Amino acid sequence: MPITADPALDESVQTALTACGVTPSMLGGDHEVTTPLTGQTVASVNMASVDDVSAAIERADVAFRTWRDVPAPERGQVVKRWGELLTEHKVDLAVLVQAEAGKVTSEALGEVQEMIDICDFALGQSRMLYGRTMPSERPGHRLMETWHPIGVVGVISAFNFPVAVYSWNTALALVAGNTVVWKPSPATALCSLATDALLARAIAECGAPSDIHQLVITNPESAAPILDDPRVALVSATGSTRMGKEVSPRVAARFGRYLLELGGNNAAIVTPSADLDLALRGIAFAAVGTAGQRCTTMRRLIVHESIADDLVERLISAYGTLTIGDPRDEKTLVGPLINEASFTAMQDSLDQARAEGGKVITGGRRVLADENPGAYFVEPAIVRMPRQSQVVHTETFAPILYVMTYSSLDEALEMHNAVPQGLSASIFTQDITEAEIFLSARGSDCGISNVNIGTSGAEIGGAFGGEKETGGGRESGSDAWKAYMRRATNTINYSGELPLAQGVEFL
Ligand code: UN1
Repeated sequence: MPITADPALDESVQTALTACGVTPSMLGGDHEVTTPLTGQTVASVNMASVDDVSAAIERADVAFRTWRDVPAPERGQVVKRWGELLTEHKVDLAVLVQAEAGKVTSEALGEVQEMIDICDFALGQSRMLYGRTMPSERPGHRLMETWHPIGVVGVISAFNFPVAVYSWNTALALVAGNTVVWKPSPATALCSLATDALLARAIAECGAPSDIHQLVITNPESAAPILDDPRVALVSATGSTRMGKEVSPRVAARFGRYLLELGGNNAAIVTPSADLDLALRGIAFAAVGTAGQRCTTMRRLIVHESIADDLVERLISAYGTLTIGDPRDEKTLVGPLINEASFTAMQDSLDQARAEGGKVITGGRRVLADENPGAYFVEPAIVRMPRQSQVVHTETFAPILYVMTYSSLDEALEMHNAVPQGLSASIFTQDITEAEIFLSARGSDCGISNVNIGTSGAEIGGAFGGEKETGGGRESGSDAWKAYMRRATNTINYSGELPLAQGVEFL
């Protein structure tokens, strides 16, 4: 594979690592970290062995015994300090996100902002781990519930959001009183080293046990103890549906808990009353942003037949204005795919779409290959499909937008919900009845359903996750914190008598 060396990139990566507290002793090893910006190797790291992973679980389990007794608002201080350090090093970490995940600058910064936001959220939550008190049916009794930490939480994260999604899990898990073992994607090892170094600093400054957070950079085989070790109370995994199918039965076999955030196949329905200018921008960001490599990327467009040609024409013109290339360039909106395999998967899906009667009406080709042979830049593709055929049912992690038409809203909803995944959904409409139907029980079957915005770019304050093959988990805001805790129901008798529930008489 020909590779274009870029010494400026090497230097900015080294500077960012040092600024975040990654020392040379943490680098060097058998795994080469390459950048999708050029294909060059920017660093190497050591891959943890199975024994290393088990030892990390052991340390986290020991630390849990101390951490669970620390008052929750005090635990919140660690997350508060982490958020401050992330704010201070926002640009450094964004440089690493860009170098390893290929994001354009505003999206790389936005990813770190999500981390800062969840730290704020988790700090507040640390004073709000509320349980309810219920009226007891017995005199002189109190019925209530308390929420307790569960133990070691294993966080498995993906390359496309190398730090944000992990931080939703970690910030909440830590304030809940758990300890964390993190297995990032080895493709984004440097982001994880920097994030871990900043968190280690926050932990040390707050005087918390140093072992409450463990980073293990490794391949799926060596990470096996995270799935199989009964000391890991919860496995929160983000990645493909294929990965989820491997993780969930193994964790379930030992009655562990799992929280899955897997593939999406997100659609927008565009109705005749839609504001097409607004829809156009919403669709473009969701379909093309992050080069189509978000789990919330819009992959399907279900457009009313009366406006389809007009909307598609406008989309083709909008796609024609996209700047594709080096994400460090301020004008760039579309950076590279993560690697060659991703490019091949995109081409395979486009071939399959053609075979199923689809017409690629714009994009799909590799660009800038001569100037930058080690990077995989592509023109985002729009494909008109005669119907929602097989290829449209699968998630390809690349910028392909399949366009289908509909004539009645019922038909659109039927198509919308016909895919196996259920993460994020949108309707573009000015018709309140259509919007309400879309959000109702017979509307979108997704975990996230939006009106007049695209499918991606969710705020951290809401619960994030989806149904069906997306895995059913909810992370981030709302009451997602409950997934990281166990509920105990308590009945306290201060009556001096022993009345039994349901009026049962005994002895
Ligand atoms: C993901 O792609 O795994 O809603 C997460 C969004 C981002 C998170 C995406 N806030 O697009």
